[in-house]
Amino acid sequence: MSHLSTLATRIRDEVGHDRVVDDREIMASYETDWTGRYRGQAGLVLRPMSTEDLAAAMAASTSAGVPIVAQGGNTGLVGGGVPRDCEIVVSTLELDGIEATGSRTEVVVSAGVTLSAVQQHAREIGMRFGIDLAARDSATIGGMIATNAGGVHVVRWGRMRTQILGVEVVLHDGQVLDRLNSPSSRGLTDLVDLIAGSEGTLGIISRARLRLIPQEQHKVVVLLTFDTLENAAKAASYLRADLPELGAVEYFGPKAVDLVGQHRGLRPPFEHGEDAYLLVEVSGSEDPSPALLSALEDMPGIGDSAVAVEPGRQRALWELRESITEAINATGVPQKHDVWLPPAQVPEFARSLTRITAEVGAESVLFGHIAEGSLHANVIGLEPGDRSIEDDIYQLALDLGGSPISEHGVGTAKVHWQRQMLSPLEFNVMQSMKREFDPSGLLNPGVLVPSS
Ligand code: FAD
Ligand code: 2HG
Ligand code: ZN
Repeated sequence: MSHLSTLATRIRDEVGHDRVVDDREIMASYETDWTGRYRGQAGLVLRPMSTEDLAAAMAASTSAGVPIVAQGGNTGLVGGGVPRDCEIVVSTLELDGIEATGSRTEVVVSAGVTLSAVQQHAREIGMRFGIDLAARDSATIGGMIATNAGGVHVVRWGRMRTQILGVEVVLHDGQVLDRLNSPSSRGLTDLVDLIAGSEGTLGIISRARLRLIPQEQHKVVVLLTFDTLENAAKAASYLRADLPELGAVEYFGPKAVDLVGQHRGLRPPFEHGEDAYLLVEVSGSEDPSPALLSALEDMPGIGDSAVAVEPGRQRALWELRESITEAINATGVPQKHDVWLPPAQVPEFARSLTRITAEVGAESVLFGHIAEGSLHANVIGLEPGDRSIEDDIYQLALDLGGSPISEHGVGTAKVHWQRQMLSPLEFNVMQSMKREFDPSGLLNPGVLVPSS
Protein backbone atom coordinates (compact mmCIF):
# COMPACT_ATOMS: atom_id res chain seq x y z
CA MET A 1 0.00 0.00 0.00
CA SER A 2 2.89 2.42 0.58
CA HIS A 3 3.49 2.73 -3.19
CA LEU A 4 -0.15 3.88 -3.47
CA SER A 5 0.29 6.60 -0.88
CA THR A 6 3.51 7.75 -2.57
CA LEU A 7 1.62 7.84 -5.86
CA ALA A 8 -1.30 9.71 -4.26
CA THR A 9 1.11 12.34 -2.93
CA ARG A 10 2.79 12.71 -6.32
CA ILE A 11 -0.52 13.15 -8.15
CA ARG A 12 -1.80 15.57 -5.50
CA ASP A 13 1.36 17.66 -6.01
CA GLU A 14 1.27 17.54 -9.80
CA VAL A 15 -2.45 17.62 -10.53
CA GLY A 16 -4.23 18.96 -7.48
CA HIS A 17 -5.16 17.83 -3.99
CA ASP A 18 -8.84 17.24 -4.66
CA ARG A 19 -8.23 15.20 -7.83
CA VAL A 20 -7.27 12.17 -5.71
CA VAL A 21 -9.74 10.20 -3.59
CA ASP A 22 -8.48 7.71 -1.03
CA ASP A 23 -11.36 7.81 1.42
CA ARG A 24 -12.77 4.26 1.51
CA GLU A 25 -16.35 5.42 1.92
CA ILE A 26 -16.22 7.69 -1.11
CA MET A 27 -14.31 5.11 -3.13
CA ALA A 28 -17.07 2.55 -2.51
CA SER A 29 -19.36 4.10 -5.11
CA TYR A 30 -16.72 3.46 -7.79
CA GLU A 31 -16.17 -0.14 -6.74
CA THR A 32 -19.50 -1.80 -7.68
CA ASP A 33 -21.18 -1.90 -11.06
CA TRP A 34 -24.73 -0.79 -11.87
CA THR A 35 -26.22 -4.25 -11.35
CA GLY A 36 -24.38 -4.99 -8.11
CA ARG A 37 -22.92 -8.08 -9.75
CA TYR A 38 -19.32 -6.98 -10.26
CA ARG A 39 -17.39 -5.54 -7.36
CA GLY A 40 -13.79 -5.12 -6.31
CA GLN A 41 -11.47 -2.81 -4.45
CA ALA A 42 -9.87 0.36 -5.80
CA GLY A 43 -6.36 1.42 -4.80
CA LEU A 44 -7.22 5.08 -5.40
CA VAL A 45 -9.74 7.04 -7.42
CA LEU A 46 -8.47 9.86 -9.65
CA ARG A 47 -10.78 12.56 -10.99
CA PRO A 48 -8.93 14.56 -13.68
CA MET A 49 -10.52 17.79 -14.89
CA SER A 50 -8.55 18.18 -18.13
CA THR A 51 -6.56 16.20 -20.68
CA GLU A 52 -3.39 17.56 -19.02
CA ASP A 53 -4.50 16.28 -15.57
CA LEU A 54 -5.33 12.90 -17.10
CA ALA A 55 -1.96 12.73 -18.86
CA ALA A 56 -0.04 13.58 -15.68
CA ALA A 57 -2.04 11.05 -13.65
CA MET A 58 -1.48 8.28 -16.21
CA ALA A 59 2.24 9.01 -16.49
CA ALA A 60 2.59 8.87 -12.70
CA SER A 61 0.55 5.65 -12.36
CA THR A 62 2.44 3.94 -15.14
CA SER A 63 5.82 4.88 -13.73
CA ALA A 64 4.68 3.51 -10.36
CA GLY A 65 3.58 0.29 -12.12
CA VAL A 66 -0.01 0.53 -10.88
CA PRO A 67 -2.81 -0.79 -13.17
CA ILE A 68 -5.54 1.62 -14.28
CA VAL A 69 -9.26 1.07 -14.81
CA ALA A 70 -11.07 3.83 -16.74
CA GLN A 71 -14.57 4.54 -15.52
CA GLY A 72 -17.22 6.78 -17.05
CA GLY A 73 -20.84 6.56 -15.94
CA ASN A 74 -20.38 3.02 -14.59
CA THR A 75 -23.40 1.73 -16.51
CA GLY A 76 -21.42 -0.94 -18.38
CA LEU A 77 -22.89 -4.41 -17.97
CA VAL A 78 -19.89 -6.73 -18.39
CA GLY A 79 -17.72 -5.82 -15.41
CA GLY A 80 -15.11 -3.86 -17.39
CA GLY A 81 -15.28 -0.52 -15.59
CA VAL A 82 -14.97 -1.48 -11.93
CA PRO A 83 -11.73 -2.35 -10.16
CA ARG A 84 -10.86 -5.93 -9.36
CA ASP A 85 -7.67 -5.85 -7.33
CA CYS A 86 -6.58 -2.44 -6.06
CA GLU A 87 -6.22 -0.81 -9.48
CA ILE A 88 -6.43 2.95 -9.80
CA VAL A 89 -9.87 3.98 -11.01
CA VAL A 90 -9.67 6.98 -13.33
CA SER A 91 -13.12 8.54 -13.29
CA THR A 92 -13.78 10.74 -16.31
CA LEU A 93 -16.89 12.39 -14.89
CA GLU A 94 -15.21 15.75 -14.43
CA LEU A 95 -14.00 15.84 -18.03
CA ASP A 96 -17.30 17.42 -18.89
CA GLY A 97 -16.73 20.17 -21.46
CA ILE A 98 -18.81 20.66 -24.60
CA GLU A 99 -17.10 22.77 -27.29
CA ALA A 100 -19.03 24.39 -30.10
CA THR A 101 -17.20 23.94 -33.40
CA GLY A 102 -18.91 26.54 -35.54
CA SER A 103 -20.66 23.76 -37.42
CA ARG A 104 -24.09 22.39 -36.51
CA THR A 105 -23.22 18.98 -37.86
CA GLU A 106 -20.58 18.18 -35.26
CA VAL A 107 -19.59 18.79 -31.66
CA VAL A 108 -16.41 18.21 -29.67
CA VAL A 109 -17.01 16.83 -26.19
CA SER A 110 -14.85 15.67 -23.31
CA ALA A 111 -15.05 11.99 -22.42
CA GLY A 112 -17.15 12.37 -19.27
CA VAL A 113 -20.01 14.22 -20.95
CA THR A 114 -23.18 12.20 -20.63
CA LEU A 115 -25.24 11.09 -23.59
CA SER A 116 -28.15 13.21 -22.38
CA ALA A 117 -25.94 16.32 -22.28
CA VAL A 118 -24.96 15.69 -25.90
CA GLN A 119 -28.62 15.20 -26.81
CA GLN A 120 -29.54 18.43 -25.03
CA HIS A 121 -26.78 20.36 -26.84
CA ALA A 122 -27.91 18.90 -30.17
CA ARG A 123 -31.55 19.83 -29.50
CA GLU A 124 -30.57 23.39 -28.66
CA ILE A 125 -28.98 23.84 -32.08
CA GLY A 126 -31.80 22.06 -33.92
CA MET A 127 -29.93 18.79 -34.40
CA ARG A 128 -29.79 15.35 -32.75
CA PHE A 129 -27.33 12.54 -32.02
CA GLY A 130 -27.79 9.15 -33.71
CA ILE A 131 -27.18 6.85 -30.74
CA ASP A 132 -29.64 6.57 -27.88
CA LEU A 133 -29.95 4.26 -24.88
CA ALA A 134 -31.90 4.15 -21.66
CA ALA A 135 -28.80 4.85 -19.51
CA ARG A 136 -28.48 8.26 -21.24
CA ASP A 137 -28.39 10.30 -18.01
CA SER A 138 -25.30 8.46 -16.74
CA ALA A 139 -23.54 6.78 -19.67
CA THR A 140 -20.65 8.93 -20.92
CA ILE A 141 -19.38 9.48 -24.43
CA GLY A 142 -15.98 7.99 -23.42
CA GLY A 143 -17.65 4.83 -22.11
CA MET A 144 -19.90 4.60 -25.15
CA ILE A 145 -16.92 4.82 -27.48
CA ALA A 146 -14.93 2.37 -25.36
CA THR A 147 -17.77 -0.19 -25.56
CA ASN A 148 -18.82 0.79 -29.10
CA ALA A 149 -22.35 1.05 -27.71
CA GLY A 150 -25.34 0.16 -29.87
CA GLY A 151 -28.70 1.19 -28.45
CA VAL A 152 -32.25 1.49 -29.65
CA HIS A 153 -31.52 3.17 -33.00
CA VAL A 154 -28.83 0.72 -34.03
CA VAL A 155 -30.95 -0.45 -36.95
CA ARG A 156 -30.81 3.07 -38.43
CA TRP A 157 -27.55 4.66 -37.25
CA GLY A 158 -25.31 1.71 -36.44
CA ARG A 159 -23.13 1.60 -33.35
CA MET A 160 -21.09 4.37 -31.74
CA ARG A 161 -18.13 3.93 -34.10
CA THR A 162 -20.14 5.24 -37.03
CA GLN A 163 -20.91 8.53 -35.25
CA ILE A 164 -17.34 9.47 -34.30
CA LEU A 165 -15.37 11.89 -36.46
CA GLY A 166 -12.23 12.00 -34.33
CA VAL A 167 -10.80 11.18 -30.92
CA GLU A 168 -8.13 12.29 -28.50
CA VAL A 169 -6.62 9.49 -26.46
CA VAL A 170 -4.18 9.62 -23.56
CA LEU A 171 -1.68 6.78 -23.76
CA HIS A 172 -0.34 4.74 -20.84
CA ASP A 173 2.71 7.00 -20.38
CA GLY A 174 0.78 10.26 -20.56
CA GLN A 175 1.44 11.07 -24.21
CA VAL A 176 -1.61 12.50 -25.95
CA LEU A 177 -2.56 11.08 -29.33
CA ASP A 178 -4.64 13.82 -30.91
CA ARG A 179 -6.72 12.60 -33.83
CA LEU A 180 -9.68 14.86 -33.22
CA ASN A 181 -9.41 16.22 -36.74
CA SER A 182 -9.37 14.29 -40.02
CA PRO A 183 -8.99 10.88 -38.42
CA SER A 184 -8.30 8.97 -41.60
CA SER A 185 -7.34 11.50 -44.21
CA ARG A 186 -3.63 11.53 -43.46
CA GLY A 187 -3.09 7.95 -44.49
CA LEU A 188 -2.44 6.83 -40.92
CA THR A 189 -4.17 3.95 -39.25
CA ASP A 190 -7.58 5.14 -38.20
CA LEU A 191 -7.43 5.62 -34.44
CA VAL A 192 -11.22 5.80 -34.22
CA ASP A 193 -11.52 2.25 -35.52
CA LEU A 194 -8.93 0.99 -33.06
CA ILE A 195 -10.28 2.77 -30.03
CA ALA A 196 -14.01 2.13 -30.55
CA GLY A 197 -14.70 -1.04 -28.59
CA SER A 198 -11.25 -1.16 -26.92
CA GLU A 199 -12.81 -1.03 -23.41
CA GLY A 200 -10.06 1.02 -21.77
CA THR A 201 -7.30 -1.43 -22.76
CA LEU A 202 -5.38 0.76 -25.24
CA GLY A 203 -5.61 4.22 -23.70
CA ILE A 204 -8.12 6.57 -22.08
CA ILE A 205 -10.30 8.62 -24.40
CA SER A 206 -10.21 12.26 -23.32
CA ARG A 207 -12.19 14.00 -26.07
CA ALA A 208 -14.20 13.11 -29.16
CA ARG A 209 -15.62 14.86 -32.19
CA LEU A 210 -19.13 13.54 -32.82
CA ARG A 211 -21.39 13.69 -35.83
CA LEU A 212 -24.78 15.40 -35.32
CA ILE A 213 -27.69 14.63 -37.63
CA PRO A 214 -30.78 16.62 -38.64
CA GLN A 215 -33.85 16.36 -36.41
CA GLU A 216 -36.60 14.20 -37.84
CA GLN A 217 -39.57 16.19 -39.21
CA HIS A 218 -42.12 13.43 -38.69
CA LYS A 219 -42.08 10.40 -36.46
CA VAL A 220 -44.51 7.60 -35.69
CA VAL A 221 -44.16 5.01 -32.91
CA VAL A 222 -46.21 1.81 -32.90
CA LEU A 223 -46.52 -0.89 -30.27
CA LEU A 224 -47.54 -4.19 -31.88
CA THR A 225 -48.42 -7.50 -30.32
CA PHE A 226 -47.87 -10.84 -32.04
CA ASP A 227 -49.33 -14.28 -31.42
CA THR A 228 -45.89 -15.88 -31.56
CA LEU A 229 -42.27 -14.82 -31.33
CA GLU A 230 -41.77 -16.47 -34.76
CA ASN A 231 -44.16 -13.98 -36.32
CA ALA A 232 -42.61 -11.07 -34.44
CA ALA A 233 -39.10 -12.04 -35.61
CA LYS A 234 -40.32 -12.35 -39.21
CA ALA A 235 -42.01 -8.96 -38.98
CA ALA A 236 -38.80 -7.38 -37.67
CA SER A 237 -36.86 -8.76 -40.64
CA TYR A 238 -39.47 -7.59 -43.15
CA LEU A 239 -39.61 -4.11 -41.65
CA ARG A 240 -35.83 -3.87 -41.78
CA ALA A 241 -35.82 -4.83 -45.43
CA ASP A 242 -38.82 -2.74 -46.50
CA LEU A 243 -38.60 0.53 -44.60
CA PRO A 244 -35.53 2.69 -45.31
CA GLU A 245 -36.60 5.14 -42.60
CA LEU A 246 -36.96 2.52 -39.87
CA GLY A 247 -35.60 4.05 -36.64
CA ALA A 248 -36.08 1.18 -34.17
CA VAL A 249 -37.52 -2.33 -33.82
CA GLU A 250 -37.40 -3.45 -30.22
CA TYR A 251 -38.65 -6.81 -28.98
CA PHE A 252 -39.88 -7.74 -25.51
CA GLY A 253 -42.13 -10.45 -24.08
CA PRO A 254 -44.90 -10.65 -21.48
CA LYS A 255 -42.49 -11.28 -18.60
CA ALA A 256 -40.78 -7.93 -19.25
CA VAL A 257 -44.19 -6.25 -19.42
CA ASP A 258 -45.18 -7.81 -16.06
CA LEU A 259 -41.99 -6.61 -14.36
CA VAL A 260 -42.32 -3.07 -15.72
CA GLY A 261 -45.95 -3.06 -14.56
CA GLN A 262 -44.96 -4.16 -11.05
CA HIS A 263 -41.97 -1.85 -10.75
CA ARG A 264 -43.15 1.30 -12.53
CA GLY A 265 -46.91 0.82 -12.77
CA LEU A 266 -46.66 1.21 -16.55
CA ARG A 267 -48.78 -1.01 -18.79
CA PRO A 268 -49.39 -1.36 -22.53
CA PRO A 269 -52.71 0.12 -23.66
CA PHE A 270 -54.23 -3.37 -24.20
CA GLU A 271 -56.46 -5.60 -22.13
CA HIS A 272 -54.55 -8.85 -22.45
CA GLY A 273 -50.97 -9.97 -22.92
CA GLU A 274 -49.66 -11.61 -26.07
CA ASP A 275 -46.60 -13.70 -26.77
CA ALA A 276 -44.38 -11.00 -28.22
CA TYR A 277 -44.32 -7.23 -28.48
CA LEU A 278 -42.49 -5.09 -31.03
CA LEU A 279 -41.97 -1.39 -30.51
CA VAL A 280 -41.40 0.15 -33.93
CA GLU A 281 -40.32 3.71 -34.71
CA VAL A 282 -40.21 5.22 -38.20
CA SER A 283 -39.23 8.79 -38.99
CA GLY A 284 -38.57 10.93 -42.03
CA SER A 285 -39.00 14.24 -43.79
CA GLU A 286 -42.57 13.25 -44.67
CA ASP A 287 -45.22 11.48 -42.60
CA PRO A 288 -43.98 7.86 -42.44
CA SER A 289 -47.36 6.45 -41.32
CA PRO A 290 -48.61 5.38 -44.79
CA ALA A 291 -45.37 3.49 -45.53
CA LEU A 292 -45.45 1.83 -42.11
CA LEU A 293 -49.11 0.84 -42.35
CA SER A 294 -48.61 -0.59 -45.80
CA ALA A 295 -45.54 -2.56 -44.63
CA LEU A 296 -47.62 -3.99 -41.77
CA GLU A 297 -50.69 -4.73 -43.88
CA ASP A 298 -50.25 -8.42 -44.61
CA MET A 299 -48.04 -9.35 -41.73
CA PRO A 300 -49.20 -12.57 -40.06
CA GLY A 301 -49.92 -12.82 -36.37
CA ILE A 302 -50.45 -9.16 -35.44
CA GLY A 303 -52.89 -8.71 -32.56
CA ASP A 304 -53.50 -5.46 -30.72
CA SER A 305 -51.59 -2.36 -31.67
CA ALA A 306 -51.21 1.23 -30.49
CA VAL A 307 -50.08 4.03 -32.78
CA ALA A 308 -48.56 7.21 -31.32
CA VAL A 309 -47.93 10.37 -33.31
CA GLU A 310 -48.00 12.84 -30.44
CA PRO A 311 -44.63 13.14 -28.57
CA GLY A 312 -46.09 12.49 -25.09
CA ARG A 313 -47.74 9.27 -26.23
CA GLN A 314 -44.61 8.22 -28.09
CA ARG A 315 -42.58 8.73 -24.89
CA ALA A 316 -45.10 6.65 -22.93
CA LEU A 317 -44.67 3.72 -25.32
CA TRP A 318 -40.88 4.06 -25.23
CA GLU A 319 -40.95 4.12 -21.42
CA LEU A 320 -42.40 0.61 -21.39
CA ARG A 321 -39.36 -0.62 -23.29
CA GLU A 322 -36.78 1.54 -21.56
CA SER A 323 -37.88 0.57 -18.05
CA ILE A 324 -37.13 -3.13 -18.53
CA THR A 325 -33.52 -3.06 -17.28
CA GLU A 326 -34.43 -1.08 -14.19
CA ALA A 327 -37.45 -3.34 -13.47
CA ILE A 328 -35.24 -6.44 -13.73
CA ASN A 329 -32.71 -4.93 -11.32
CA ALA A 330 -35.50 -4.30 -8.83
CA THR A 331 -35.96 -8.09 -8.48
CA GLY A 332 -32.40 -8.62 -7.20
CA VAL A 333 -28.98 -9.01 -8.81
CA PRO A 334 -29.64 -10.26 -12.36
CA GLN A 335 -27.41 -12.18 -14.71
CA LYS A 336 -27.12 -10.38 -18.03
CA HIS A 337 -26.29 -12.44 -21.07
CA ASP A 338 -26.08 -10.26 -24.07
CA VAL A 339 -25.83 -12.34 -27.26
CA TRP A 340 -25.98 -11.95 -31.01
CA LEU A 341 -28.29 -14.29 -32.95
CA PRO A 342 -29.33 -14.66 -36.56
CA PRO A 343 -32.82 -13.09 -36.25
CA ALA A 344 -34.52 -16.28 -37.52
CA GLN A 345 -33.02 -18.21 -34.59
CA VAL A 346 -34.43 -15.93 -31.88
CA PRO A 347 -37.53 -18.14 -31.26
CA GLU A 348 -35.43 -21.30 -30.86
CA PHE A 349 -33.05 -19.44 -28.55
CA ALA A 350 -36.01 -18.21 -26.47
CA ARG A 351 -37.45 -21.73 -26.10
CA SER A 352 -34.15 -23.26 -25.02
CA LEU A 353 -33.41 -20.32 -22.71
CA THR A 354 -36.72 -20.89 -20.92
CA ARG A 355 -35.88 -24.58 -20.53
CA ILE A 356 -32.31 -24.00 -19.28
CA THR A 357 -33.40 -21.44 -16.70
CA ALA A 358 -36.45 -23.45 -15.54
CA GLU A 359 -34.20 -26.45 -14.88
CA VAL A 360 -32.41 -24.49 -12.15
CA GLY A 361 -35.56 -22.86 -10.80
CA ALA A 362 -34.80 -19.47 -12.35
CA GLU A 363 -36.64 -17.30 -14.89
CA SER A 364 -35.53 -15.57 -18.05
CA VAL A 365 -36.43 -12.21 -19.52
CA LEU A 366 -35.49 -11.84 -23.17
CA PHE A 367 -35.61 -8.51 -25.01
CA GLY A 368 -33.60 -6.31 -27.31
CA HIS A 369 -32.74 -4.99 -30.72
CA ILE A 370 -34.26 -7.87 -32.66
CA ALA A 371 -33.84 -6.51 -36.18
CA GLU A 372 -30.07 -6.52 -35.60
CA GLY A 373 -30.11 -9.87 -33.78
CA SER A 374 -28.77 -8.18 -30.63
CA LEU A 375 -30.70 -9.77 -27.75
CA HIS A 376 -30.46 -9.48 -23.97
CA ALA A 377 -31.11 -12.71 -22.08
CA ASN A 378 -31.50 -11.74 -18.44
CA VAL A 379 -31.78 -14.42 -15.79
CA ILE A 380 -33.45 -13.68 -12.47
CA GLY A 381 -33.90 -15.77 -9.36
CA LEU A 382 -30.36 -17.15 -9.07
CA GLU A 383 -27.94 -16.41 -6.23
CA PRO A 384 -25.66 -13.55 -7.35
CA GLY A 385 -22.56 -15.76 -7.54
CA ASP A 386 -24.26 -18.68 -9.31
CA ARG A 387 -22.67 -19.04 -12.74
CA SER A 388 -23.93 -22.59 -13.36
CA ILE A 389 -25.96 -21.93 -16.52
CA GLU A 390 -24.08 -18.93 -17.91
CA ASP A 391 -21.89 -20.87 -20.31
CA ASP A 392 -24.85 -23.05 -21.41
CA ILE A 393 -26.63 -19.89 -22.55
CA TYR A 394 -23.60 -18.60 -24.44
CA GLN A 395 -23.00 -22.04 -25.97
CA LEU A 396 -26.64 -22.09 -27.10
CA ALA A 397 -26.12 -18.79 -28.94
CA LEU A 398 -23.01 -20.22 -30.59
CA ASP A 399 -24.78 -23.47 -31.55
CA LEU A 400 -27.52 -21.45 -33.25
CA GLY A 401 -24.99 -19.66 -35.43
CA GLY A 402 -24.81 -16.60 -33.18
CA SER A 403 -22.22 -15.22 -30.77
CA PRO A 404 -21.82 -14.93 -27.01
CA ILE A 405 -20.25 -11.50 -27.54
CA SER A 406 -22.51 -8.69 -28.64
CA GLU A 407 -23.52 -5.11 -27.91
CA HIS A 408 -22.28 -4.75 -24.32
CA GLY A 409 -18.73 -5.85 -25.11
CA VAL A 410 -16.46 -8.38 -23.42
CA GLY A 411 -15.36 -6.84 -20.11
CA THR A 412 -14.24 -9.39 -17.56
CA ALA A 413 -17.48 -11.35 -18.00
CA LYS A 414 -16.71 -12.86 -21.39
CA VAL A 415 -12.95 -12.80 -21.71
CA HIS A 416 -12.85 -16.61 -21.72
CA TRP A 417 -15.32 -16.65 -24.61
CA GLN A 418 -13.22 -14.07 -26.41
CA ARG A 419 -10.22 -16.42 -26.11
CA GLN A 420 -12.23 -19.32 -27.44
CA MET A 421 -13.59 -17.41 -30.40
CA LEU A 422 -10.36 -15.80 -31.62
CA SER A 423 -8.39 -17.73 -34.21
CA PRO A 424 -4.69 -18.21 -33.29
CA LEU A 425 -3.78 -15.51 -35.79
CA GLU A 426 -6.39 -13.07 -34.46
CA PHE A 427 -5.21 -13.76 -30.93
CA ASN A 428 -1.58 -12.99 -31.88
CA VAL A 429 -2.54 -9.78 -33.67
CA MET A 430 -4.60 -8.68 -30.68
CA GLN A 431 -1.75 -9.39 -28.29
CA SER A 432 0.73 -7.45 -30.47
CA MET A 433 -1.57 -4.47 -30.66
CA LYS A 434 -2.12 -4.53 -26.91
CA ARG A 435 1.67 -4.68 -26.28
CA GLU A 436 2.25 -1.76 -28.65
CA PHE A 437 -0.21 0.48 -26.79
CA ASP A 438 0.31 -0.89 -23.30
CA PRO A 439 3.74 -2.53 -23.00
CA SER A 440 3.48 -3.08 -19.24
CA GLY A 441 -0.07 -4.45 -19.37
CA LEU A 442 -1.39 -1.81 -16.96
CA LEU A 443 -4.49 -0.67 -18.83
CA ASN A 444 -7.60 -2.49 -17.66
CA PRO A 445 -5.92 -5.87 -17.14
CA GLY A 446 -8.27 -8.87 -17.37
CA VAL A 447 -10.68 -7.00 -19.66
CA LEU A 448 -11.32 -7.73 -23.36
CA VAL A 449 -7.84 -9.08 -24.21
CA PRO A 450 -7.19 -12.65 -23.06
CA SER A 451 -3.81 -12.91 -21.38
CA SER A 452 -2.81 -16.30 -22.78
P1 FAD B 1 -18.50 2.55 -17.94
O1 FAD B 1 -19.48 1.57 -17.48
O2 FAD B 1 -17.96 3.48 -16.94
O3 FAD B 1 -17.28 1.78 -18.65
C1 FAD B 1 -17.53 0.82 -19.64
C2 FAD B 1 -16.19 0.37 -20.25
O4 FAD B 1 -15.57 1.47 -20.94
C3 FAD B 1 -15.16 -0.08 -19.22
O5 FAD B 1 -14.38 -1.09 -19.78
C4 FAD B 1 -14.30 1.17 -18.98
O6 FAD B 1 -13.00 0.85 -18.55
C5 FAD B 1 -14.30 1.79 -20.37
N1 FAD B 1 -14.21 3.26 -20.37
C6 FAD B 1 -15.07 4.15 -19.78
N2 FAD B 1 -14.69 5.41 -20.08
C7 FAD B 1 -13.57 5.32 -20.85
C8 FAD B 1 -12.71 6.29 -21.46
N3 FAD B 1 -12.91 7.61 -21.35
N4 FAD B 1 -11.66 5.83 -22.17
C9 FAD B 1 -11.42 4.50 -22.29
N5 FAD B 1 -12.19 3.56 -21.73
C10 FAD B 1 -13.25 3.96 -21.02
N6 FAD B 1 -25.39 -0.55 -23.97
C11 FAD B 1 -25.64 -0.61 -25.29
O7 FAD B 1 -24.72 -0.85 -26.08
N7 FAD B 1 -26.91 -0.42 -25.77
C12 FAD B 1 -27.95 -0.16 -24.96
O8 FAD B 1 -29.09 -0.02 -25.41
C13 FAD B 1 -27.70 -0.04 -23.56
N8 FAD B 1 -28.71 0.26 -22.72
C14 FAD B 1 -28.46 0.32 -21.38
C15 FAD B 1 -29.51 0.62 -20.52
C16 FAD B 1 -29.30 0.65 -19.14
C17 FAD B 1 -30.45 1.01 -18.24
C18 FAD B 1 -28.01 0.37 -18.62
C19 FAD B 1 -27.74 0.41 -17.15
C20 FAD B 1 -26.96 0.08 -19.48
C21 FAD B 1 -27.16 0.05 -20.86
N9 FAD B 1 -26.13 -0.23 -21.75
C22 FAD B 1 -26.37 -0.27 -23.10
C23 FAD B 1 -24.77 -0.48 -21.26
C24 FAD B 1 -23.95 0.82 -21.02
O9 FAD B 1 -24.79 1.93 -20.84
C25 FAD B 1 -23.02 1.09 -22.18
O10 FAD B 1 -22.07 0.06 -22.24
C26 FAD B 1 -22.27 2.42 -22.09
O11 FAD B 1 -21.57 2.59 -23.28
C27 FAD B 1 -21.30 2.51 -20.92
O12 FAD B 1 -20.94 3.86 -20.70
P2 FAD B 1 -20.33 4.31 -19.29
O13 FAD B 1 -19.88 5.73 -19.40
O14 FAD B 1 -21.27 4.02 -18.21
O15 FAD B 1 -19.06 3.36 -19.20
C1 2HG C 1 -30.98 -2.35 -23.53
O1 2HG C 1 -31.07 -2.67 -24.73
C2 2HG C 1 -29.65 -2.44 -22.87
O2 2HG C 1 -31.94 -1.91 -22.90
C3 2HG C 1 -29.64 -3.14 -21.51
O3 2HG C 1 -28.66 -2.90 -23.71
C4 2HG C 1 -29.90 -4.60 -21.62
O4 2HG C 1 -30.47 -4.83 -19.33
C5 2HG C 1 -30.03 -5.38 -20.32
O5 2HG C 1 -29.71 -6.57 -20.34
ZN1 ZN D 1 -29.34 -3.22 -25.72
